[in-house]
Amino acid sequence: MSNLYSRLAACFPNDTKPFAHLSDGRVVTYGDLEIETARYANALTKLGVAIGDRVAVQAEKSIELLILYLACVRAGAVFLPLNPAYTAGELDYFMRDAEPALFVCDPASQTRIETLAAAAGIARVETLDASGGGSLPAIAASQPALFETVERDDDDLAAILYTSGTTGRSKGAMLSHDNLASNAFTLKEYWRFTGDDVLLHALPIFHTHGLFVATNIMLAAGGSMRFLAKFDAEAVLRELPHATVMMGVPTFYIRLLGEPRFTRDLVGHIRLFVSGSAPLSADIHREFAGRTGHAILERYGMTETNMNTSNPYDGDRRAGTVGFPLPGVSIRTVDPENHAPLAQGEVGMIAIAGPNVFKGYWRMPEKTAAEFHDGHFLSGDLGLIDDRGYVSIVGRAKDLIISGGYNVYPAEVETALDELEEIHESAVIGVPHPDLGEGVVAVVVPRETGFADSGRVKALLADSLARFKQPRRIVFVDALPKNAMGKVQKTVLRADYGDSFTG
Ligand code: MCA
Ligand code: AMP
Repeated sequence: MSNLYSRLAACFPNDTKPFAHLSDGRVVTYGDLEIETARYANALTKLGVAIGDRVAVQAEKSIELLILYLACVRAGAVFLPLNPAYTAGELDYFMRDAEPALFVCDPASQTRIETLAAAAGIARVETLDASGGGSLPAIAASQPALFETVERDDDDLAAILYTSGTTGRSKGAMLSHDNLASNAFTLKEYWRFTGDDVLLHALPIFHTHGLFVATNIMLAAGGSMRFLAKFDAEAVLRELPHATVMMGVPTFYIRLLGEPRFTRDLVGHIRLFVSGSAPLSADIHREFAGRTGHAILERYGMTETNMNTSNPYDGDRRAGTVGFPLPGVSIRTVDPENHAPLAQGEVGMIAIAGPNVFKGYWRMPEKTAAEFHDGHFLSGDLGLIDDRGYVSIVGRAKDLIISGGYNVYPAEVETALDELEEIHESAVIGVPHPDLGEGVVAVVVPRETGFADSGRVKALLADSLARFKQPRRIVFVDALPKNAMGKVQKTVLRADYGDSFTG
């Protein structure tokens, strides 16, 4: 039994148990989930989606979108979720690279997507809106409520998630049925999830955190979710008393601490707060503990590897660390240049092996090979393992900014800026941001002296870059600081503009 869905469904509680409580009062039970995923899986088959075909989806968060994810898994298709913030230019690349058999989009963007899809040779486009309407749900509604889940091998693909890189275009991380299932069951045990748990789900569902960590664990535990469309402090404060667990990026917890109504009493029912996707500052960890009595449990993951490490459930959840390697996961630090393993306590690149580690980048065998050494995936994160075995992340060997839990690669923003007529050259850095952790700053040299219209630059970027990648601040300079080799000295820029959002 290797299909991820079959492995999760083997743990489902009785049909009447709620799987998700929605904001509009609707309740989706485990029985509904079996029936609806069957209908959607039948719909996919009817639409010509075959085993191994990609189903790309750019739609707003809804329970139907989760049902579609599980239906793809049941049908042996490969689920490929995309951030609704992506622009046409970004989508065009994903469509051509992934060659999905079906693209599911919001009805509001149907015309635009159909044009792009036709140019990319995609046979079918269907729609799904935020309230669960659209052409795909309409097809599913007329389908049989039974579907025999397709048998899959451990290494067969269940999903592809695109992740950017320091150079070149985005890469599709290929995740197998066993990558996802093994991680879900490990985390369920490690974090002591049971059928009594109720998870407050406010994360987006096009990334590992909200899609796999949050959802698959709940399914493996047979628990329930309070399912919110997005993080909205008001809604979270309202739902917290109904939940036992919350997962979030640090920005969620920073925003909650900004709410006077976020008190120890309000979270009296919660047994666990989990944070990940970006560094949680030790200060926030301590402030949170002081306010609520809860030590946030920080863990560390990547799109390519699912979850790698976690602070302990029992025992010391150490602020500023990401805890221990999960059971079955091997973590070592290696020399960033020659990849030789380093001694315990030495700072090096974190390298990871285990059943959680992905199958490689979609149609990029050379890039895949370059990121593995001695069976370990090279994360690009710099860290150390202390004498008690706790892993700390101390920096990044990759030029990456994490803003509110979303990754922004400076190289991609610099390319978009440099393509503008108005810009001669640019350098993009991440600097401390009180809400988002890091904020994007662009330092640019205009083509014409005196040009300093940041509003115009931002407007011009709107077509090529998703909003979260766009610089929050643009600084115009006469020249960029460079070393003798002609390389931009980003450390100088970080020193000069580091207080852009905190000064
Ligand atoms: C939204 N905006 C952002 C971000 N999110 N800008 C920069 N960084 C962001 N993260 C833009 C909006 O488009 C909007 O633009 C403006 O900022 C203000 O939006 P606001 O209302 O403040 O934002 P929001 O809708 O409240 O979203 C902030 C958020 C959200 C709640 C922090 O970004 C979020 O849910 N982040 C979670 C990301 C996540 O799940 N990452 C996991 C990746 P305008 O004003 O122009 O309209 S998985 C991963 O990293 C690994 C595997 C792991 O370990 O988990
Ligand atoms: P993604 O490509 O979205 O999967 O982002 C993965 C990256 O997020 C990792 O390589 C880390 O740099 C970062 N990350 C995830 N969790 C943490 C954490 N708890 N602390 C620091 N960085 C983290």
